[in-house]
Amino acid sequence: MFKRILIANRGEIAVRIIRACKELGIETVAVFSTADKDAMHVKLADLKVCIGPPPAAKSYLNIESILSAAILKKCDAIHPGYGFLAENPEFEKICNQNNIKFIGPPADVISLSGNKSKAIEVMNQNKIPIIPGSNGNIKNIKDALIIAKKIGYPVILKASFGGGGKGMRICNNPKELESLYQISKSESLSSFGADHVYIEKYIIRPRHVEVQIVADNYGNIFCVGQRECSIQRRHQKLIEEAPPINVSFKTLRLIKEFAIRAAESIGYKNLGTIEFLVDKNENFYFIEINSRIQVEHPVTEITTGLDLIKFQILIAAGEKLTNLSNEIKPFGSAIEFRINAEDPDDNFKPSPGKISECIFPGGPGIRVDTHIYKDYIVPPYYDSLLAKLIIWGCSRIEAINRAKRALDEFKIEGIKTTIPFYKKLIKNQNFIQGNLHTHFIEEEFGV
Ligand code: MV4
Repeated sequence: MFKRILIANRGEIAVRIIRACKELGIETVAVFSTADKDAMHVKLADLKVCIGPPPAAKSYLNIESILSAAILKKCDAIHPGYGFLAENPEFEKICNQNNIKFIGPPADVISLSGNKSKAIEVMNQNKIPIIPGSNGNIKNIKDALIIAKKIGYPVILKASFGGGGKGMRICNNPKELESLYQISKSESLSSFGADHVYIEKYIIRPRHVEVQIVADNYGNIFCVGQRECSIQRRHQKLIEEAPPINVSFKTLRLIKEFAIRAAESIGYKNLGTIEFLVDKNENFYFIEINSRIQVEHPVTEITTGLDLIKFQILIAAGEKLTNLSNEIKPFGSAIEFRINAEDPDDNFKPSPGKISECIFPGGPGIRVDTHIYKDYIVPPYYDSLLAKLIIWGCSRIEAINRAKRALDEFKIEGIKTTIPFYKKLIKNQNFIQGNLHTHFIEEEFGV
């Protein structure tokens, strides 16, 4: 087992990882930028190292600085959390070269997951359902037009190395495809350093369902839960649930089986997520693999009782998964609300600054994953996630009623947050009934 882990991250996830390490009896090293000297993760860790100035490129993305800290403090592993270096295959390799275990999948798995068009090709070869489309990169506009004609409009262009909706364009006819093809390519190049794009049939109002995979280094691969993640705004998830609502048990079972097959086919190791789009007829399609721990992992944790961060650490340390099975059934219903430092009345504009009052909800079925405290100053340099409010209920309706109560108890003053938006959202009849799809926020709230 590891003796000392460096946490190459900040915010709530750094705190979450430190907690798992402490319970495993592992020492923790926090790294921090000068903007984060008063941050919670720095206060909670056993040791701390300043790794640079506020901009992430000079601190939390600075491989030399982070690796030097790990070597200086004699760490035997690094946990990257999510974002920053979590999906950088070069970072995994450099850690290995320095005899420091990267807590995550090997570089080849990270690379394949990051190359979405390649991952789709591989999945197609392994008979995982994919969306009709180019099944790989498109070579030129001529090919794009031929494929689009075959699959029918609307189609969607996507960046092979994309994320966050960048490079993504919906095309309703050949004329739009011709003009948006170039725009998609140049946006991909400037955002991701490669202009590779692929094409798919555009699925109208799909649900986003994802499967949590846990895989050890000995070929044992399990599904430990499924999540509904359709409630998003501009490609940022706002609310996630477990288990998915209004998708039949039969379809969920099939998705789970395909996800396990998908992970097996690429020799997946450690924790990962296989993402699917599900249409109104419950046809489902693989879209991508996430090779990191995800923000929304707690909804799976509280419906299964598992500690997914501990699994990441134990698997990286070479432990075998013996007491897991694919028959894990979620117990009850969980909903996570991402509480962001944003003003929902001003286009969700970031709202950094000093937190003058901070009261967390509590009581049965409530979990708050956060790094904030009274008088903490939210810096303007990083993502706006302040806290995750995770609610558990025996039923989804109990969870929703409990969420109402918890959102009312939750007080964050001094800055704007998304709490008022969620208070409105959970009164929405389509939300309550579980009529969810990826354009829900846009259609119901016009934001
Ligand atoms: C799609 C889609 C419809 N059809 N793919 C994939 C990544 C995620 N961030 C958004 N993704 C989508 N992929 C096909 N073939 C719909 C989405 C999608 C979306 C698309 C355009 C504008 C907003 C969207 C919000 C959620 C999902």
